[in-house]
Amino acid sequence: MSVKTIATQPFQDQKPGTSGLRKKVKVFEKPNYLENFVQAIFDTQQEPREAPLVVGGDGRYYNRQAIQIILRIAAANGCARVVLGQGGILSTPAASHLIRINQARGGIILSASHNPGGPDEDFGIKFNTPNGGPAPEKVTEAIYAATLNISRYLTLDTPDIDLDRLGTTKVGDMPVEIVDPVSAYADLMEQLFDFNQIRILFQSGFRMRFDAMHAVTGPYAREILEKRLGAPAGTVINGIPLEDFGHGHPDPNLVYAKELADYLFGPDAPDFGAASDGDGDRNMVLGRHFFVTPSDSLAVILANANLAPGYRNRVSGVARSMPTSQAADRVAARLGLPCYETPTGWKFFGNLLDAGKITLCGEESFGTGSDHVREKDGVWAVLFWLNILAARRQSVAEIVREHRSVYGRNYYTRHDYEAVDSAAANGLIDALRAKTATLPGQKLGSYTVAYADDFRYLDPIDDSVSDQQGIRIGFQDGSRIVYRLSGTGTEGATLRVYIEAYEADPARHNLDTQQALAELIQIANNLAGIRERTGRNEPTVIT
Ligand code: VG1
Ligand code: CO
Repeated sequence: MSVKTIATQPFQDQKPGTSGLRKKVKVFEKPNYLENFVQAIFDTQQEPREAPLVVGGDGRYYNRQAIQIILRIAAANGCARVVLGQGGILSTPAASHLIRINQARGGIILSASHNPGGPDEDFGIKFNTPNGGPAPEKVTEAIYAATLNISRYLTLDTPDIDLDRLGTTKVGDMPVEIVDPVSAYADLMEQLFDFNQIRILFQSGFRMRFDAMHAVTGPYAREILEKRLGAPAGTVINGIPLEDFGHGHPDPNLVYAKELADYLFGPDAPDFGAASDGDGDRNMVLGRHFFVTPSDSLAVILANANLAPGYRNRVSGVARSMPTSQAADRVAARLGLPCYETPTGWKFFGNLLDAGKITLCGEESFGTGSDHVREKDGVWAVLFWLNILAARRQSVAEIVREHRSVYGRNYYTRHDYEAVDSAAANGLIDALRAKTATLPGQKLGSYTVAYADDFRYLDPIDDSVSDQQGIRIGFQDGSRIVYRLSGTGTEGATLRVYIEAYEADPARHNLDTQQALAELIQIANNLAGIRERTGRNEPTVIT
């Protein structure tokens, strides 16, 4: 095996965001762009040396080309072995599981998640550490530093390998084991949930639709729902992963998964609907004529965890990202469990999960998960709901309404302003930050500010500090407004505004969310001067 050393120059823009490095495909196709980043991973992440590296992606455009490049660089850098999903496919949670069961040195996951795919759209790459989770900030910072100093990368002069044939092949001297992307993951799901009970539910005529949005979860959902659980063929729609996601935006929310939402709110609605995103880590769940917000979903799962065999009597605690609603906090308080608040991004749950401090965790952005892997997991969340539905034999709406009657309702919405001018967005956040000191005690409309700050996280396990994680404005009645800028976009800036209010009175639990929050929304817009600073009158997406 003769290793080639190729001279290269640093790129200045390879700092990973909320979840890996995401750029337009055209940027990744620039000579040496992907190569530099991958070499920086090998220059900084070498342990454990003899362990394999897991590689796979969501199947989007450029996935296959990128994998061939990564395999050659891995072999040239002395990587002992690669475990690769067949066809280059691995959902993000399945990759996390493979890293864990293979005691791997980590994994390289190729995805820009819910961002569109295709030659003019987005691509992404991220490194996961040996615990199976997205690299924590100290690791991504080391990789970024290496990209700024790089002067060479190592590769081989070998032909492309066949990514579709199961079994072991070689790149140079390095064995590449091509595995079925679904089976190990499906086996894990079977250990966690009561598949018999769910099978009986489907036999009773229960109807569901799963929209894979032409992204990676199609093969997983078909195997698990239609084969192992006996749901009728056709339960999974848009089930074949396409390089451009069928020109869609593989983001499971009410705007981008409109086809599914329309069906669930239509005259022939089934009992249950669900969708997942590009790389399979997000989930949206719907009942007949009923949408479950991700924040409520986490709270309901926590309250019903004892119904799932894999979680019975073993939930140690829960965590949610800071902007996620406080619905789960109320359940945790009643169950006597600790509840942690972390910055946005799954990497911040890793230490708490590894230390056994939490069993379940979630984000408002359609992310829910547990200690079974170290990523959020879309299909897992859908199966958790199916397990709850099979055990309780009530509708989704009944379950959520009952939950609210016990715990109260956290009205919650997120307003996204996509692709706004970066300077304007930064100016807006800077101005808010400057205001925080003077806000406490001020009356805004009928609300009085209790606290205002820029969220700072002190990791309770390794004492690392993450600053400037979002502007929080808390009111005396527990309502909140949060502002932050997205760290996953590839065009301009995306401003996210999160608004929440608590309502204890069941007589007031059936209001329209935007109406229930109307005054707070107005306050949020005025306080930040959104219209003046961004020129936008309306959010791009309301969730
Ligand atoms: C968004 C979400 C965040 C999530 C991240 C990655 O980040 O808000 O909660 O962890 O995407 O999810 P941001 O920085 O754009 O707000 V995924 O499915 O894109 O890996
Ligand atoms: Co995703």
